[in-house]
Amino acid sequence: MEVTGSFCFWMVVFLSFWESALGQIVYSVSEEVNKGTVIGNLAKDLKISAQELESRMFQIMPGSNAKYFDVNVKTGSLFVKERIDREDLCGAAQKCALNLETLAQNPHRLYRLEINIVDVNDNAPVFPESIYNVNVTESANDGERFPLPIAKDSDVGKKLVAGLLWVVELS
Ligand SMILES: [Ca+2]
Ligand SMILES: [Ca+2]
Repeated sequence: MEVTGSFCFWMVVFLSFWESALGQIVYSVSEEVNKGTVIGNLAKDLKISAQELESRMFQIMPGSNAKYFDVNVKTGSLFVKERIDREDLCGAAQKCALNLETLAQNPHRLYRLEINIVDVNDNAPVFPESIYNVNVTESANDGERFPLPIAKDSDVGKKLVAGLLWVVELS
């Protein structure tokens, strides 16, 4: 009996992890999309009918990321509820993913979602100063170059922009 009991215990643990792994759904959405933008359909992806979502009081669990998303339990649509600013949430990190927990009742079941926030190029490069004085001698040649300080861009993969001022024509 001891052996059987132990075996059952480990089977339960194994199955719960297995179910949890199956319950993890990964979505992607661009930052700065309009409120109401649909990310995916949870009814379809969790294989629960929309009617069941409603009757089982499906909801997003409260948490720091819950304010950005909501679910329409009549259709199963997961949609954006608040502006998502990737730079504000993740700074310079290459990957920006928000985790959500959702809950269905009767029977009680937790589903974990991961939502990857895709960067869009919504930030212009910014120089440390708005005005630079460059001294150019009258003997400077056409095409002579004067480097400016580096401009920074907070979008992913567009960190630095080199500045150059060059002489076009001197009279
Ligand atoms: Ca942004
Ligand atoms: Ca961006």
